[in-house]
Amino acid sequence: MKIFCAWPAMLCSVAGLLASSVVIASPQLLKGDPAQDLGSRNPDSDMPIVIGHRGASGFRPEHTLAAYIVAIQQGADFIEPDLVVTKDGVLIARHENVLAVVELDDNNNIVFDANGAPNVTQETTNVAELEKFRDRLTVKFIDGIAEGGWFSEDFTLAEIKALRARERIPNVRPQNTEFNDLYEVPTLAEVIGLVKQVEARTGRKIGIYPETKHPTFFAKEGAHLDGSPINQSLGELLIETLVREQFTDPSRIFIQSFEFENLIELQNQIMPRYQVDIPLVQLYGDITDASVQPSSNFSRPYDMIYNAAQGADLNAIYGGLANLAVGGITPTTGYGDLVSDEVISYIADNYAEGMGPWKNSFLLRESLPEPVDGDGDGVAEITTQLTGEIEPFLAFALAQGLDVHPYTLRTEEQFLTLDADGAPQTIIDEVVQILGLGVTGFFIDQPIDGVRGRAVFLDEFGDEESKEDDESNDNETGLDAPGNIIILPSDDRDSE
Ligand SMILES: [Ca+2]
Ligand SMILES: [Ca+2]
Ligand SMILES: [Ca+2]
Repeated sequence: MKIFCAWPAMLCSVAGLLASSVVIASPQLLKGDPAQDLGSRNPDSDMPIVIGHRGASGFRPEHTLAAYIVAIQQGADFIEPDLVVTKDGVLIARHENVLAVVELDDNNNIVFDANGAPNVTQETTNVAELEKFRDRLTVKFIDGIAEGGWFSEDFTLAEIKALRARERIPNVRPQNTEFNDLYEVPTLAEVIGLVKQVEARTGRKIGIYPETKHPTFFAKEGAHLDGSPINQSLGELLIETLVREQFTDPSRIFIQSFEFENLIELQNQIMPRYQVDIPLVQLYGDITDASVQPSSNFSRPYDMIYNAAQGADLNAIYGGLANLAVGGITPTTGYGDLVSDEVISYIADNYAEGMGPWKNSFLLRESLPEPVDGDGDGVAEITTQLTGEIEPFLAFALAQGLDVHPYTLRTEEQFLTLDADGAPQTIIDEVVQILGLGVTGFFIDQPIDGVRGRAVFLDEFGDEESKEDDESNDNETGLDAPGNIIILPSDDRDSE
């Protein structure tokens, strides 16, 4: 049996090991002379960046090397690993520390069926099916919200490596379930290894855009299954890993977080200790206080509400921010209390180089009385219309010189909207619109549509230099052949 693999050795072994039953065959991108510089993003370019959100998560189960490879092939400038930690202190790429979620009753107890099985409501791995890990099933409070399931901090890396990734939203992306149980959960070091291999082979300098997930939970509040504190600093582990893997070029990394304290700590304490200075991006959730505990934390930065509730020294933690937040920092401080000019100036002046806002928080929209069928397939899935109003914090952040990278653009109709005139937007329309507001990049689940939309925008509005940058990008990414990474089930190998 001959396995043909045009990728560098590491990627072939990645495909083989991670997927044990897959091989990544003959990607167009990496054909030709390895020494040939196929072009790379010019870090000085004004061209807005396309960030592959959790990889190309519209095409492969999110946060797998396969998802990141497809994103790179589709022309993403950056790939985005969300980071959580294992029991033995290794950063791995998962959207959440919960590896599979189970149903809870009103008293936060796990619901079991007559056969003693829990009801899995969402999963990004197959952990729920593995008998040997049944003893890890538990209920925890993650940022104040009860969650039942299996959690990364209760698994060693070796145990994590026994799991296989699954599509998180199979009802939206049924085609991705074809790739269920093929890929391992990658470590951050493996993600860095991937972009290094791509650079060695093609010259493309792909960037990495890691997010620290639940840093307060991991550092201060969270416990392992046995009750012992987790006590891990995601910021420290992240910088330590980047330095150890010799991936510290500030033009190729943005570090993002929904929490404030860990970014300030990175700027003032952790990065100076390692003598690096990597750009930081302050994420913002909903600014209307619509999503709060006990159901969600999307409207409030958890570190602030935790520290305020604990009676911590807020001035010591947040410096001038402590007094600039509307009403001061309290157990109910929301992102909406942190969008004034004064707060944004403070962030720009003191620690962050960028802001990552939720697109709905500045491109205002309202619900439609009836869903609309935007693509004419007979299924009406558009449920909102833009009002035409833009929240002023966006322009202010840009005027402060911050990079602004909104999230998350998605191609499927249910994530699209009507424009202010009532016409259905395509994903290309949305990219063109958002770039027209001046943002300097965006997160997207389908990077290929991000690259296409950017090309349409630059064609219409770009200067000559950015058009040239964009054209050199076209050549390197195989835009005409988005599907040219072929992942074959092992049974098909013999016929290859
Ligand atoms: Ca993320
Ligand atoms: Ca900084
Ligand atoms: Ca439709």
